Amino acid sequence: MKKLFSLALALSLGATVFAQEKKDLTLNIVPLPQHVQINNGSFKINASTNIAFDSEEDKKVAVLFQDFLKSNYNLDLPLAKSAKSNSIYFSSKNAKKGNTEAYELNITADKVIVGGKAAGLFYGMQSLIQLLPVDKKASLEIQQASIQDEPRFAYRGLHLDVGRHFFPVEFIKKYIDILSSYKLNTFHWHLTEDQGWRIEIKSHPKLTQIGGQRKQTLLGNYKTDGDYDNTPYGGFYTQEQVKEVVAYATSKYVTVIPEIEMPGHALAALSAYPELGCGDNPGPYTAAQTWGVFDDVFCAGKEETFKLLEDVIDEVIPLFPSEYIHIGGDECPKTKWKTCPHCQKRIKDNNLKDEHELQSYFIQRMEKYINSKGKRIIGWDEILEGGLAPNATVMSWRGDQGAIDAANQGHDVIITANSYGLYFDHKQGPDQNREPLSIGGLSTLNSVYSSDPMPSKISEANKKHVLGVQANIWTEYIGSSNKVEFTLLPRVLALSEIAWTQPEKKNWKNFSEQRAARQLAKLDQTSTFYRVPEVYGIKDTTIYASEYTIENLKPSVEGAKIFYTLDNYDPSELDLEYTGPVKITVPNSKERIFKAVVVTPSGKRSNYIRVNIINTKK
Ligand code: TNX
Repeated sequence: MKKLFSLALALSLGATVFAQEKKDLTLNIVPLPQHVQINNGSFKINASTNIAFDSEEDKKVAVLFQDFLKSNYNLDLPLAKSAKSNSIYFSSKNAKKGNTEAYELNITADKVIVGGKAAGLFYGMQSLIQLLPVDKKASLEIQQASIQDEPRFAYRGLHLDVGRHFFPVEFIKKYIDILSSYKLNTFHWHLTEDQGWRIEIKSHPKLTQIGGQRKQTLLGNYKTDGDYDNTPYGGFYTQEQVKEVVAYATSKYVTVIPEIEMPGHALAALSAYPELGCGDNPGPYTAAQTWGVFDDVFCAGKEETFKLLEDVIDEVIPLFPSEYIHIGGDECPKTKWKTCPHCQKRIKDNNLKDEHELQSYFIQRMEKYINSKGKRIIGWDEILEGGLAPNATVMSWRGDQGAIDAANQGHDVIITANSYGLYFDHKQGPDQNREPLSIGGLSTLNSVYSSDPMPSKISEANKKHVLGVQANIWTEYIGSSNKVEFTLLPRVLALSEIAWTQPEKKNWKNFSEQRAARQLAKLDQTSTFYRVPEVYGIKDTTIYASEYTIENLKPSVEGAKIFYTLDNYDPSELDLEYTGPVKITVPNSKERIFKAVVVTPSGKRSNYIRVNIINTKK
């Protein structure tokens, strides 16, 4: 009897544990959906499950899901034109009118219905994918639930600078996969820089032939007397490759916004066409080999400058279906314009007050041209200087002021400033000694997550002008695809949540310890690099005590282990495993240094967190 009772107890305990685990599954979606209702029971995907769809557009998403199951779970399920029982059904039939990015996901015992149109349907599929188990060999059970979801912001962007370092087409596609899997919808492709022009322009082939190359690259941190690698560096995308990327992005419901920088960050272009620099005998110029802001910019006085840029725009526009063309506008020193007879004549002829108004003239003139081709411009917030171009959208990167000014003038804005943690080129932890080479600054997972990209100083009526949010990956110090991935992940998870989820729903503990930890466990099984967040539950601190207990530590990746040392060596999987409270006793006038790391199932290691415990008693 007693035995029977304990068996029943064990069974029911087992059942509750199982139920809780299942509940967590549904909560493990990143970005967190707006409405989740968890129901009892599960849907089991098995060999006789079919993947049904309505329209041809719906079929595209159904096929993406089919491919995902094939390549990730080794399960090849058939497609079906109508949903019977045991179906996963992608359907636009009952999609609500309104937000085309909205979706519904209903999981019952015999059917999964993903409801939405185009992008919405795709995002429903992404949520469904996230509900699949981490363990690839486990049975494919999905918690019964009902989800209604839609994004907070219409613009959810990620940028990549391919000028400082060049990344191959295959990697750009992977980048698009990653961003779209977290429901971001815009890829801002920063294609031209001082250090390299990366897009083929047939009417001006020297832009890539000469401007796509630099002689060598700075080694290590920025120094004016730095060392160089003495190795030529170059690369560019042909127009065919650009088309391939754009088509790929379109299939993932991602818009690609190209950026052609002007009037600054133009040294590579000037190296190819020196006659477009200031003065009567400009140049020669070479594509930059180091980082920073350079005085040599496009001459704003010469008609030839506008001719070349218009030719470039004429070739760029047909390649990109995007409503927007980004024309840069940032960091344009006025030094050369001040003494250039052509620029000064332009100022005089157009009754401009100064060189800032000349910059405004430049941008407005290019805007007019681009508008005449049916496209709109975006520029960095310097385009506010000397008067904003009439239809421009502003990317606010130097804090909030640009966003506030532009929105209050009735212009659309996109928030990208690092005051919101959005400069992903900044380091991910405060201690430079524990981080790889970077530009400096700080943008932690937590700083991204805890920001709300809606500047409070924008008036209620103008808040509608905040289209959304974007993180930037500038690549001065990022020379490999692996490092781009490390830079992106896991902060892109936090970006997706501030872009998608209503701010009152955010919860750092749930995000970091549960949902992100689950997604990172999935990532850990792939070849994608990511930065393992530090152990949760302790911070770098110094404690004065003769005895101290370290407890409640949590790994940042589901299924990972925590290891520690007490001897000030950097811990690894060779050291002591943390399995519960660690009581540390410190003799009088001694110190103990507790250092802990997370080690993931694939063997990736986090940075350590350190707690110094000092006993000051003599
Ligand atoms: C500023 S953000 C820049 C870039 C640099 C970046 C480094 C912006 C519009 N300009 O040229 O790469 O800082 O963080």
